[in-house]
Amino acid sequence: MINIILFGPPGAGKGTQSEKLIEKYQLTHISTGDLFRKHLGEGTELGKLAQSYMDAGNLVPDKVVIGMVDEKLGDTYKETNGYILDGFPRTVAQAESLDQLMAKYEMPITAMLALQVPDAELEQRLMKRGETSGRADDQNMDKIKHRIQVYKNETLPVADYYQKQEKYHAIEGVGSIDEIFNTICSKIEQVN
Ligand code: B4P
Repeated sequence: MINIILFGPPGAGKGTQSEKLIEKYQLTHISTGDLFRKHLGEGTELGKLAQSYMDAGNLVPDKVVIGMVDEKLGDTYKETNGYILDGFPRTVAQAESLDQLMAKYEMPITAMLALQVPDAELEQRLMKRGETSGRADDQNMDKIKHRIQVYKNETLPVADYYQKQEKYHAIEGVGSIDEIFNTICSKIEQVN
């Protein structure tokens, strides 16, 4: 079993690479952003709660995120080959909870793969996606810059957390989608 955390700032390509990895390794995808957007689309209470945070480019409170991930793990752990965790954990508190959950289900994290992309490139990608995504958090530069700042303040310490566990691996995140995918696959084969 392989359990990979795909890490990186907003627009680094986590969602893009996750799709390809799931297909290649037959893994279960847990994207907290996608899960929130699903709830939002269905108009659930959870979706309504998440919307104001997401639209403003802020993080949804830890307790809500962790509860949602626990539910998804509980529903899938019996029949999975492993997980791609995409956009989770985004705070140290989430990382600590994830370790506890993975211990509960007896399936430790294999590695964190961290996509490295400069801010200017992130800003460009997200503005471009905003032309078609309809996402409120993609459509203006101030909000995009705010999300990158939130990442630096609240999410970047999660990288140290996995560095201490010797599970952190940096991945060049600029280049063609296929080049980056090949780098990620080589790393997975090394650590697995
Ligand atoms: P997410 O849905 O996780 O979204 P993201 O960070 O914007 O995107 P990602 O990195 O997946 O980018 P993508 O591949 O699409 O989060 C959205 C919001 O949800 C957060 O702001 C927060 O409010 C909330 N949330 C989610 N998880 C949470 C948590 N754990 N705790 C609290 N709150 C949480 O790529 C972006 C664009 O770049 C695409 O258009 C793509 O086509 C393009 N691209 C990808 N790779 C490229 C490449 N190599 N070259 C050129 N372009 C590329």
